[in-house]
Order: sequence, then C-alpha cells, then structure tokens
Amino acid sequence: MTSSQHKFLPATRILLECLGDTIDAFSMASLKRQLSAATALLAENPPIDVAVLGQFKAGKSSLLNSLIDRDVLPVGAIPVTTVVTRLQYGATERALIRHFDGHVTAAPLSSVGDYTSEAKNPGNGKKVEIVDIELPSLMRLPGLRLVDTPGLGSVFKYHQSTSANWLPSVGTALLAVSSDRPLSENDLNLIRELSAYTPNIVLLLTKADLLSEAQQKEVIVFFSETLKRELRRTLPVYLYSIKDQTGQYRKVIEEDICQTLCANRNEEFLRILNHKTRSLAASCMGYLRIALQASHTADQNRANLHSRILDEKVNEGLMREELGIMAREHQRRTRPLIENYLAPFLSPLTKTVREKLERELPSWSGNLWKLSRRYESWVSETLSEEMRRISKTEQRHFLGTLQKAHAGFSRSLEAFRKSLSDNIENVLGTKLKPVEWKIDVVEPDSPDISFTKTFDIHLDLIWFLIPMFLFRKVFERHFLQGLPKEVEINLSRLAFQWEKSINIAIDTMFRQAVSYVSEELATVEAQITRTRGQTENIKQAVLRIENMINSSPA
Ligand SMILES: Nc1nc2c(ncn2[C@@H]2O[C@H](COP(=O)(O)OP(=O)(O)OP(=O)(O)O)[C@@H](O)[C@H]2O)c(=O)[nH]1
Ligand SMILES: [Mg+2]
Repeated sequence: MTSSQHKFLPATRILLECLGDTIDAFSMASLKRQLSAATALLAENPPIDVAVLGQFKAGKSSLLNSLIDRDVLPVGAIPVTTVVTRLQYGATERALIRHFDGHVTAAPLSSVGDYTSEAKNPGNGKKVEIVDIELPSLMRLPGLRLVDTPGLGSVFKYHQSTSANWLPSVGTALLAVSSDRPLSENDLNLIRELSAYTPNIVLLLTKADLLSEAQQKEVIVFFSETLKRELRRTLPVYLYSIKDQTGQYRKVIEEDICQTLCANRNEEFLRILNHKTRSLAASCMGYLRIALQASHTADQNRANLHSRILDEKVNEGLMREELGIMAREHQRRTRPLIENYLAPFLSPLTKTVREKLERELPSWSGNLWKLSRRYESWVSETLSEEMRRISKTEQRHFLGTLQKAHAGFSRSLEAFRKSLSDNIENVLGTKLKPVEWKIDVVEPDSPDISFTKTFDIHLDLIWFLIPMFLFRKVFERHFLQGLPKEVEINLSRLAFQWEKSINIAIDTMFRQAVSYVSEELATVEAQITRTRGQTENIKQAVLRIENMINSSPA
C-alpha cells in the first residue's frame, strides 16, 4: 500500500464508522447489507472479488471454467449455478463449503457441483452460503478472487436474491451479456445497481462465436449507444467465447483486467472501498434528506396545530387580565356595599347605647380618673359586643361581592375551557375531557373587633384638682356626647375589616382561577409539542457526513 493510500484510509474508516452510527440511529435497514460489506472489506482486507454477473445462461460459469482452464463449475442448458462460488490461489486444490450456520467442510473439486448446481442442490437445500475453491494455478492472479454467481432473471427467484445479497461485496464486476440476448433492461438495471458498489464495471459479450465479426461490431456499437443514452456513461466491452478464439479472448481479459488489478491490488482495493463508502454515504444522505423534510413538515404541522389550538381566545395573558379586571371591579364595590348595609344601624345603635349609658352612669362612683377609665372600658365592651352582633346577623349581606366575583370567575373559566375544547375538537377531532373547575369561596370569619381608645380627654390628668360633686354632671354630658362618634368609628372599622377579609378572599379566588388556566394551557401545550421534531439531530448528521465526504478521497 503506498503512503498516499495509507493517508486516505483513516478518512474512509471514520466516514464508515459515522455512517454506521447514522444508519443505526435512523433505522436505515436497507443500507445494512451495504454497510456490513464495506465494513468487512475494511476489517479483513480480503482479495479483490472479480465477479462474473449477469442474466441466467449468459455463460458465466463456462467463462470462468475457461479462464481457469478446468471444468470445476457446473454448467448447463438450464439455470444451473445456485451458490456464489469464489476461486482463488491455494497451495493445494480443494473446495471449502461454507454453510449458513458457520460450519465449513472441505470437498474435492469434482464434487463442487453437488453444492453449487440447482440439479444436485435444489433450492440450496444444503444451506450453503458460499463455496471457496482453491487452485494452485491461480498463483498467477495474487490478491484476486474470481467469483461465479447465480444468474438473474430465471424462474429460480432464489438465484436472483442470492446474487443480489452478495452484490455489495463485489470488487470488479464483469457483466456477462450473451450474444443472443444483447443488453436487456435487466442488464441496465444491474449496471445501475452495481454502480453503487464498484467503480470497475466491464461488459463481457459472451458466446461471441454466435455472431459474425460484423455482427459483433454492430453489438458493440449498440452497447455503447444504449449505455450513453440510458446511463450517460460508457463501459469497456470485451468479447469471449469458449468455442472460438478462446485463447485470444482469454489473454486479453487476463492481461487487461486481471493482471492490471493484481499489479495495483492495494490501490484498487482502496479505490473500491472508497467508492462503496461514498456511495453508501450518498444513499444515507438521501434518506437523511427525506427524514429532514418529514421532520420539517412535522415541525410545521406542530406549529400550525399549536397556533390553531392555542389561539387568541385561549391566551393566558388575556385571561389573566380579564380575571384581574373582574377581581378589582368587585373588590372596588365591596366597601360601598358593606357601608350601605351598615349605615342604617348608626342612629338606632347610638340611641340604644346612649340609653344604656344613661342607665349605667348613676351607679359609677369615684374621681374623674376612675370615671374616665370606667367609661372607656364600658364603651369598648358594649360596642365590641354590638359590632359582633351586627357582624353575625349581617354577614351574609357583606358576602355579596365575593359571590358575584365567584360567579364571574366561574363564567370566565367555563367560556375559556369551552373555547379550548372547541379548538381541540376542530383541529384534532378529539374532545377534551370535561372537568369541574371549582373555585372555592372561602368565607372570611368575622373580623376581630376590638375597641381602641378613642376617648380623647386630658382632664383626667388633673383629676385631683377637680371637685367631682361640682362637675360630675358636666362629665356625664361629655361622655354621652362622645358616644355617636364612637359608634360611627366602630361601624366604619367593622366595614373596613370586612372589606379587607372579603377582598383577600377575592384575591385567593383570582389566583386559583389563573392557575387553572395556566396549568391547563401548559398541559395541552406539552401534549402538542411532546413529539418534538428530530430536525436538529438530522441536520447535525447531514453536516457531519458532508464534512467527512469532503475530507475523504474523491
Ligand atoms: N455457443 C456458445 N455457448 C456457450 C458459451 N458459453 C456457454 N455456452 C453455453 O451456454 C449455456 C449456459 O452456460 P453456463 O455457463 O451454465 O451459463 P451461466 O451463466 O453460468 O448460467 P446460470 O448459472 O444458470 O446463470 C451452456 O449450455 C453452455 O454450453 C460460448 O462461448 N458459446
Ligand atoms: Mg452458472
């Protein structure tokens, strides 16, 4: 192997490994055979397989017998060859019968037909994978293996598939075309297929003895024109006959094809391996392009689904805004509503408390300081008691805005879910399972009502200067006059405390409603995007292979 060839080998090896990974990752089953043929060549560095291929009865086995000058391979007027048979140099002549189950037996050359002919091994009942024949005379073709293959196009479909399966291993292809059937559509298809596996394809016009010299020339021109027209390429054409001028034909083939290959065996081997690898890469890229297109389409469909299912009617931001406006609107109305309910209590309550105080006052004794403390604690207890009572009896009226907000939230959520459900049904044809979105109304407990000191009197600081027997009436009046203000302040505080509790409850409902919406949207969105496209992975694989192709020998 020359140093320049060595230089290319690692690039081919890396490309082949990368192709192996890609073929596995993208399940390209149809390329596995081609991959393993190329990988085996790289790993085993076997002789170059010079294979004779073609339609049944083209004279393939006869030609090979003629080349080795021995009648080893079975021939006949009906489809014969049923097993791929390789001929190469060996110190002693023998045949090795390799079975599919891995076991190998040696056999005399005379019995080769027992395994490779349809007559003696019908339908390959003997389960022979390949027959290797070793001949001392093939020393003249070192590094080569001549390969006989079952014919294509016969009634024995098995022959066809045996050859087709072996095809990826071909080194140089000699396509045998019989003079009585010059170049059929099948031959053209075979050339197309072979082009993926080898750069070396040669046409052999067999049974040349059946044609006059003029006819031979005519056929050769026909070959060249057909190939140009159908395949846009030319191929070398050689003649052969086992009946006429055999020695001459054999000499040309041996020298032009076999000896040339032998002389450049390593370069040729790498050229063939590189050809197989690049052609495998091209097939792999073809599939990747399909995958990429499919993935693009899937991405677009997904994006399309996404926008049709999650359209503006089921937009999370808008829902949040709508629910927020609703919450604030009801919260704004809470205070006036409560105050409205409490307003009628002001004067009867003032009156009741005043009468109570008037009844109480005469029994209070002591100096101004004591009197003031007594008044304070009396007002505190009495009003707290009253506030609690009002709170209890009127509570259900205070909850008005809470209930309205609840109804509003429920209606909005219902409309939202209906839009989402309709979208899903229109786009995917499947219904969203109805769920009960229940907004809990957490009714606030009665607020903590306690009297805080509002009795603003500084006189009690100088109680020891004031003679109570003179001023008691004045202070009693003062206490009674202060009552309406105390009642008003307490009612207002009660309204404030209820407002606070109710608006907190509205906030809680708002948050619950928003979280229903956002969780539902997140769930639906996850389902739509779950089967994420492979687009990025595929693009990476395409890039990787393209780079490697560019850095491996052309
Ligand atoms: N006239 C003439 N007949 C030939 C020549 N070569 C082969 N034949 C005949 O063609 C027939 C088929 O030959 P085979 O060698 O068995 O052909 P094959 O291509 O191996 O056939 P399969 O193994 O069935 O695909 C036999 O009857 C041969 O005698 C030739 O050069 N000239
Ligand atoms: Mg044959």
